[in-house]
Amino acid sequence: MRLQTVRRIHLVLFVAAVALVLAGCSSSTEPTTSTTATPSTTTEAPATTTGGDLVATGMEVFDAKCAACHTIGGGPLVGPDLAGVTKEFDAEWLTNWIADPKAWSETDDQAKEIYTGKMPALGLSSDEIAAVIEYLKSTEDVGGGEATGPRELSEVEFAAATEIFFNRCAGCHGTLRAGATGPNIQPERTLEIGTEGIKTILTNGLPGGMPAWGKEGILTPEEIELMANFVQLPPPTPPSLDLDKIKESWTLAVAPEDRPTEPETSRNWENFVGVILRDAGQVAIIDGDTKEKVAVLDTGFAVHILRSSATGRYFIAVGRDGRVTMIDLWTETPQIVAQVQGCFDARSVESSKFEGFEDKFIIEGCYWPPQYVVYDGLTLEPLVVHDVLTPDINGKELEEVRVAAIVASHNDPTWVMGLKESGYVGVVDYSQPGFPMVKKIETELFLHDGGWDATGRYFFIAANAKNTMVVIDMQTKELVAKIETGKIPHPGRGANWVDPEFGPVFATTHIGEGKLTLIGADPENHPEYAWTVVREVEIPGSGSLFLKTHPNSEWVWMDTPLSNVEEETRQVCVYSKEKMALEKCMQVADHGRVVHFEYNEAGDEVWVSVWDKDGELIIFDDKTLTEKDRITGDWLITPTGKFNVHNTANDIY
Ligand code: DHE
Repeated sequence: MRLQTVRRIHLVLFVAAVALVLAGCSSSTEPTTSTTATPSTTTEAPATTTGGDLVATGMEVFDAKCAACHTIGGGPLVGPDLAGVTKEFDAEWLTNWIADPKAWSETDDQAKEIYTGKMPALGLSSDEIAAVIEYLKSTEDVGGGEATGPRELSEVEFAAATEIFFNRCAGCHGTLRAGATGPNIQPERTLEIGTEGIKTILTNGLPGGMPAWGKEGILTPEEIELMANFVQLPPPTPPSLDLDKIKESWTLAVAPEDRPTEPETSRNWENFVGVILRDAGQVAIIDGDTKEKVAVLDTGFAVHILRSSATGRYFIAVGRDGRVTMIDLWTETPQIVAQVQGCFDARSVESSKFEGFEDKFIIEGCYWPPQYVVYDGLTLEPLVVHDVLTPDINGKELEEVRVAAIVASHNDPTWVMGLKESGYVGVVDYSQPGFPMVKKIETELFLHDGGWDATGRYFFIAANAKNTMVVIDMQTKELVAKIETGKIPHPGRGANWVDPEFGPVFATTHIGEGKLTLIGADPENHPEYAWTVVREVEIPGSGSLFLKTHPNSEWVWMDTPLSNVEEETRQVCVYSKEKMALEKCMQVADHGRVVHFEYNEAGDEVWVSVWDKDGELIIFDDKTLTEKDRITGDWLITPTGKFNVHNTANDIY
């Protein structure tokens, strides 16, 4: 069940299934009473049939053509929130409006009143327009009507709802619900939507990312009722976590002096692959040479990522519960040597990598509380906590600032981090006493994931809800560029290679559309292409999570687990660097979703996860693009991210 928990943002498009349910509310073909006079020159509202297919089509069209500017119940974007719009305007009026708002505003008084010049004619066919209207009708319960306020919740109910919110909602809407990847859902907004409207949204999802918690069977009707009430009440004040409390959580299982001074294992530990077993709360260590399982270790709730210490000897795991776990790979069997909890909610961890500081320090970035914590690099002893709460780059006061991606520079003793809600990139100098944030660089709101360019000088990070990639020069510690790339860029740590025409590039895929985007990344030798989109490649499916390449490879691998077509969620796509085109996509699993790539140390094998409770790891020969091996076993529960020691320690991607 937890598998589905994490899909919340990424299940953008189990649209068809969601839409079929919505179809239940869309049985009327009769236009409702118009609030306007019908002019003589109109586009006729097509008298089409209704049903699941039409609503499903409408939802797809809405997602592709309308969702960039409109939500249904999620608040206004560029255009107004369309909740309840079919109660206000009849089908014929809407048909004319969608077909050509400008032309319609020249004919119809009400259209004239609301037309601002922003909405273009979308070029939809009359069937597509009919489908969109049918879909909008199916969401009539979402706002637009009379909203009923929340009922009182008992203490037990409130506590249960708080936990559900943390597990399912906070990642996108924020702990205090002010929004980031998902919209603001604080009471002033949710009270407008009302209990029934929220229940509809929670049950059926919305285009643009809100999963269908009810229809997917993740939340029961009782839980949906509870959450619909809970989100209309003020959010509880989340607790703080100071250095003393963090120290209380610290356990040192094996002190550094009791650890081996050289590798006890005869295995090639630098080619170990750490695999997140997300729902089991475990990390598996697999021998990359022999493909044998070497260890499965309990690391805690919903482990998110692994990073390697600079020498590669230690893996450091971070879970959504903020727990950091240090794993020693030199012992006969890898073992946990220390653990600590510096946050209640976290996604990022990194080690110190600059010469002279190898394996000295570790930093954890918190989603809640808004802080970063620095630990001793061998023991995880908590050393310092720093608050990151500030107003955003526009001066707006904030209550929540989440630390997103953190990477360690190889060129100086710094960590660089994305401060999500505030739009700053923070630079922490770990050579200075107290590990201060020495610089805050103004960039763009909603910073999320990112990585280095091939030289390690430039840091790329996605301002995902702004459809933008931000580039920082870590030599000058200045913002270099903001580049619009597409709908919700999601580079992971990104991919670097040399394009035959444009020179060195950094690439990202997108959550919101099937597109690989290449950005010129060589201001020295190819200044004319630097920091511009030099190539866009369509990839099948409506969204991707991860891409990966290796300097020894001629390919770039991409997953599409977010597609609305089930087969596509189980495919991998390969781009040819040499041909500068998509080589092929192949369906590689018959269950689960296929997600995230990692190369072996040599860069001639690619590993991909089948994200399912019956999980698998598929290993491809990177020369022939054929399957070489498949690791299965009942211990492989929901494998997600994979991290090769050598590649992770050296930032090879
Ligand atoms: Fe992640 C990286 C945040 C959902 C798997 N994820 C990251 C990073 C951040 C982040 C900030 C960068 C860390 C760094 O480099 O320091 N992820 C979030 C979320 O806020 C989000 C959207 C929702 C949530 O509530 O967590 C989210 N992430 C997911 C998933 O659902 C995934 C697919 C499975 C899971 O583990 O829950 C997932 N995220 C990953 C992976 C990476 C990652 C595998 C590292 C990629 C890499 O190659 O480095």
